[in-house]
Amino acid sequence: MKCKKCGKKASIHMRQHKLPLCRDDFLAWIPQQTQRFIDHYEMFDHTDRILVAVSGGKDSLALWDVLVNLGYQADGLFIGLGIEGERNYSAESLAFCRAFAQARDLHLMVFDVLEQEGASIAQAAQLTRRGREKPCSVCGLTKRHVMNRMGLENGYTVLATGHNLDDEAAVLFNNTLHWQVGYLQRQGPVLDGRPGFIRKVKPFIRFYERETAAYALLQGIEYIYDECPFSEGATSIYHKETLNRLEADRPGAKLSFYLNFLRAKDSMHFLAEQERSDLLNACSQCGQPTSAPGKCAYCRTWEQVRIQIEEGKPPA
Ligand code: Q46
Ligand code: ZN
Repeated sequence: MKCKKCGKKASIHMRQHKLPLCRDDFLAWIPQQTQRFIDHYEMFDHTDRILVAVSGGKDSLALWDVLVNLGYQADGLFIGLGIEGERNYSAESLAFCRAFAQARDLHLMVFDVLEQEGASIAQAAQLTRRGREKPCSVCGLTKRHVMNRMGLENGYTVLATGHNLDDEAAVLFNNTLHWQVGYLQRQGPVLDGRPGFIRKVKPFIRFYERETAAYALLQGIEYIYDECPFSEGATSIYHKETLNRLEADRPGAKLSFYLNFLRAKDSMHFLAEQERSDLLNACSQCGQPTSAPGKCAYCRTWEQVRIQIEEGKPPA
């Protein structure tokens, strides 16, 4: 197959766009498209200070690479979750982020949960009611809290994450299966900032996972191949497989599923949910917004962890 731009041998074929491209044209296409999405969804401009949440994986590092190459002011934030597994997942992920930042002379902030809060994510999960089996609930709430706090406290105007279309379509599928109206309301390429919340954007939202992987590979970005050991058996992976089967028969199915949702969302209004989510208090401990009357879920969870440790229940 030949590159649609230059006629050379194609390296990748984006079937949903009927677009085969050679290496060089593909490496130019990704940043061009990213810029298009940034403009289309009015994500940010060159005056914004962007904090990119990096995990050491292909999507977030590729995103950081593209934003910097497009001339944006983008720093990185790595959250050390203290997840070990066979290959010491968190330490290895951090090493990839550090190497990436150093090679390009970029600023990387690190928030280590064990150092800051006295327990790793897995330990915290065991010490609280949240997820004795899987730490994903504590993990998710901690990541959201830390990203928001680090962004706001350090003067960033935008938080960017590397979610791709496969991630987003799987979340949409799950939200739709359960008709999670509140989540559907908030799902999208941009979540506007408001008092206590940083603006959140997902510039890679319209790229398939294989495209961000191809970009990282062809651009020579070194990243961690392993997934978090706790992601095994996750429903999101099951949903991704289901959507991939659909995509295999109908190229573009995933993209149109997502884009049609965005269009429908513009015309439907989940107003009641919107109003409810506007009723937020400031957490009595950390001051971040919360729908709970006293302390936010982050403060309550980590307080529980500290009490358990003080009572002499050392983390496993
Ligand atoms: S939530 Fe769960 Fe992920 Fe946290 S514990 Fe691992 S799999 S990293 S996206
Ligand atoms: Zn709090």
